[in-house]
Amino acid sequence: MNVREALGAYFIMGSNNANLDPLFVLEQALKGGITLFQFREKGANAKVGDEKVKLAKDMQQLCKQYNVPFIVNDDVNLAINIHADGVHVGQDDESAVNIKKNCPSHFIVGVSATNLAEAKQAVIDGADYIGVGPIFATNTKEDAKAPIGLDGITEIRDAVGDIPMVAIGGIKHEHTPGIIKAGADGVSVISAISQAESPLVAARDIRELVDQHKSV
Ligand code: 3NM
Repeated sequence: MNVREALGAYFIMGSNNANLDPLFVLEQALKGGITLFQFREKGANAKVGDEKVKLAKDMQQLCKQYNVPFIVNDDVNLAINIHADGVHVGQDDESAVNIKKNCPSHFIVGVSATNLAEAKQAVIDGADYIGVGPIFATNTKEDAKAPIGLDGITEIRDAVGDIPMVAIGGIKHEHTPGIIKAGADGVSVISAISQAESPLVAARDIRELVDQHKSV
């Protein structure tokens, strides 16, 4: 997988992020052109156990149909058991060093970073990509840190070299050009797609802006 390309229009969702059937929302987003999907089943009323595994597998199957890589948030065992394409971990989760040691070599490991020190450490730990944020204020993640803004992206990009990097947090489709110009390889969103009137149109808008601005 070309990680940098996959990060372009990166959709993240769990069952509690959508008002409609999450499988319907995911398929709409896939039709709209998302380039990567992360299954993030956490927070209020999140599914656990067999129900969580079933939803993960159903979503993974949909992603396969559209040839879009499927990544699991936090739950390394689930990611390995269902042969996901990778895992994304936060600062409080298992370290990328351990995951890299215990996972198949094709496994993509993404790490969240909210400041320069965390971003640099993620690179040292062998992350395949970093997710930096929050860029703007967000209500989707309860414990989100202070927004780092577009300047925060550039500061981190200047310090970490060319590791694939995606921006997250409070992002709407119209922010995409500024985020790419600031140094990110793509945008990752939850609510901008999952809560959109049309997830398909929302995904398509983001994908088009990524394609227009990424190569310039
Ligand atoms: N991680 P929305 S912000 C999952 O800062 C997540 O690391 C963040 O949701 C971080 O696109 C966030 O709806 C929530 O703002 C993103």
